[in-house]
Amino acid sequence: MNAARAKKRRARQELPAPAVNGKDLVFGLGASGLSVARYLMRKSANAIYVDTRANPPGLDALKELRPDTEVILGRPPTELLRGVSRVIVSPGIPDTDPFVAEARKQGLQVISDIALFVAEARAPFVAVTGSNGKSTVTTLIATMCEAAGKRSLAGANLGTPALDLLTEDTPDFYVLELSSFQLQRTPSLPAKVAVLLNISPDHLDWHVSVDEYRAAKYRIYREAEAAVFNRHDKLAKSHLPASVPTISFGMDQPAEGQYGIRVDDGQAFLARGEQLLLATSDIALVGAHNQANALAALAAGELMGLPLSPMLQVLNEFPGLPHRMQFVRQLNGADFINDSKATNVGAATAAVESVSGPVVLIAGGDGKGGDFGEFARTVCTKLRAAILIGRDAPLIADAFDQLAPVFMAGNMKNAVHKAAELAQPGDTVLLAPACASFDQYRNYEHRGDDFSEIVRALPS
Ligand code: UMA
Ligand code: ADP
Repeated sequence: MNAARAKKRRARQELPAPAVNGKDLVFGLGASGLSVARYLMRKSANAIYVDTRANPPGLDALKELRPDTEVILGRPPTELLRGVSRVIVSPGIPDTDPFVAEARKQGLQVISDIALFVAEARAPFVAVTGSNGKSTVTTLIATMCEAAGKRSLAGANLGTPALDLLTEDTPDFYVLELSSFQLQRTPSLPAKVAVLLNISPDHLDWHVSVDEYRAAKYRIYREAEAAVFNRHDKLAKSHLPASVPTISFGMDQPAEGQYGIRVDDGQAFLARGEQLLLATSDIALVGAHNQANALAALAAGELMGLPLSPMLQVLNEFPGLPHRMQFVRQLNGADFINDSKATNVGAATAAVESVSGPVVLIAGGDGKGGDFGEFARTVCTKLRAAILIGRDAPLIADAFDQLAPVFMAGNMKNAVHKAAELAQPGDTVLLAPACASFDQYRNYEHRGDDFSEIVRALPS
């Protein structure tokens, strides 16, 4: 038996056992909790459902699905764990939650919905993670599959929860976007191809340390059958699985068999080794960060056996997802761009750097432990002004002190109006908050929609 097959067999043996001797307890009634409920119902398995919130988003749907089921709302007492063998925890709930900590202490299996998916999936899956670019690369890979005549289903942290993908006809490939939260609770992940894009500090309100966050990201490689890695990440190589094919990507000149950027006659190209693949000016996505995303997607496609030509066609045409560097409008010679999905410092830095010309930045919200000082020092020379909103505006204002003009706007409407007043022809007004949105909005989409509506309503 070759090494990859032996590894796959070992990985399958480690998959979580069904709750034969005890009940399942599902903790969290959001999108993933509901997908677990639907999955357990398909298996005719009973479970206890728990959410700390008085009115969790999935409650009505669960009651409709399983009218007779046991639901506990509010802080769960630890006695609930009696007779339970598996605790299936939603990604938003950290391991520091006292109930999760107690379950671990009692030696119960604490797993994610992804662990259940892995046990059931009947087609190979590609797993994509990284601090930034996950959704873009996941969508690129799935679109490349389709362009190459292969059926794919994409989901998990992006869009459809992973377990719901299993209700559709089995595809050639599943493409899963995975968060550090999901990875940390998935005991075995034998991905056909594992892709780790980049790591920069994020989610430090969930993870107990940067080291724990990084470890959760590198975990994607452990049982992988092939891997794509960022060669600028000095630690990535030491986490790659032994004896499986690997391909690196990076923004420098690539060695043979690797992906990178080559300049020929003054023109930059995506390249594989010495082979020039596509002029960067022919990629529909904007910004250097998206060139890195394109290279990672090509490397994954190669390891999946996809032909080059349809993949390049996709890169030539794919315009990007909403709320990621999305052009809204030009007004008085200034472009207004919605990058509401830039929810951490790394993403917002990449967004500012991807714009040519001066930037009027709208930022702020619910910071996730990122270093605003580093953000301010990196982007300040490009800023005409920083206009700040949301809970952590004072922290960002301190970081920009003396580095760029700062305006405290409080809310989006004030921010957009101030930005329109300050912007000169040739400038870009960029919403790249470097923060989550939950202090003022339901989610990043809600924030991006609010920005775009206010921008569209500005008088010409
Ligand atoms: N919560 C409670 N009490 C509970 C359960 C949850 O207060 O009992 C809170 C959590 O702390 C969190 C919120 O409710 O603040 C939502 O958490 P959840 O895990 O219930 O969320 P779901 O609706 O199940 O959505 C999750 C992912 N959410 C998170 O990881 C926070 C969704 O990713 C994912 O699409 C969905 O599962 C399907 O798999 C969203 C996300 O923000 C897009 N992900 C983070 C990111 O991309 O940065 C990781
Ligand atoms: P994720 O799913 O990881 O949040 P997205 O593809 O949705 O990633 O992109 C979110 C934001 O992250 C984008 O709006 C952009 O600002 C930034 N971004 C995207 N790709 C990268 C990258 N490779 N490096 C740094 N920042 C990136």
